[in-house]
Amino acid sequence: MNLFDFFSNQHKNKKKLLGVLLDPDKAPEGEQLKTFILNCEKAGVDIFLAGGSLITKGNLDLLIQSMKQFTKLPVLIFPGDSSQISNEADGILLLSLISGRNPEYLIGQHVASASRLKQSKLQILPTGYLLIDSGTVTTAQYVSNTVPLPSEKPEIAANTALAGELLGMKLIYMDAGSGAKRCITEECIMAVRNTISIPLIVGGGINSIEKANAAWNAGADMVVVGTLFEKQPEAITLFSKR
Ligand code: 1GP
Repeated sequence: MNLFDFFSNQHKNKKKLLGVLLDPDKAPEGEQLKTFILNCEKAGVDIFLAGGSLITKGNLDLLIQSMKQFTKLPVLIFPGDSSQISNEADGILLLSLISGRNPEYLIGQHVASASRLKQSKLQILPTGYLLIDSGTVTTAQYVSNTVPLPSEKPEIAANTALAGELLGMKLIYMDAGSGAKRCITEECIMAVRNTISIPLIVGGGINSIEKANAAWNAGADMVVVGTLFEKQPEAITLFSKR
């Protein structure tokens, strides 16, 4: 499957996509991973993501290898840095942290990984990544050493996303950060949606179907959920009807 075409077509058809993020440090293993993945398929999950801002003990390669035993759905790497590249995945969100002003996450990590990416068979999806303030310091904010965009200033988010689109990025990912106490406001999502024409991914702190619906209705093409399912894997069933 061409992942870029997939996102573009689903965007044109206004489909509500659901992505499930597995963090190598926290993902279930063995039979529990199998059960969770099968339940995700039953609930109509579209894509799996794997990665994290900081991996301390997990192994990305092994996680994706295991996931691939149980599903034919695409697995996209959601990398925290240039070490998170695995040929086991189908593609990678090549994130440039355009909400921040840390050159390391705007271009530095990309230079470090460019030849490995070129040699890999991964589909590369250049993605403008916006961290939005969620009230507390998230791991992504701390590790990237960047200031998140103020959530009450949607026009800054909209202009940042537009700059990403004009620079040639194929997707925009708005993230409140993993486990965020406050997810991104509908107003902020709408401002970005009304400004860009490329597909929009929204994540961070989405821990209920109501919050996911709010993000979809505000204009997210894909909602990403991670922490909720790490804590309550059975909650995936609540997402079947959307
Ligand atoms: C984090 O958007 C993802 O980067 C998912 O966030 O873990 O809060 O669901 P949660």
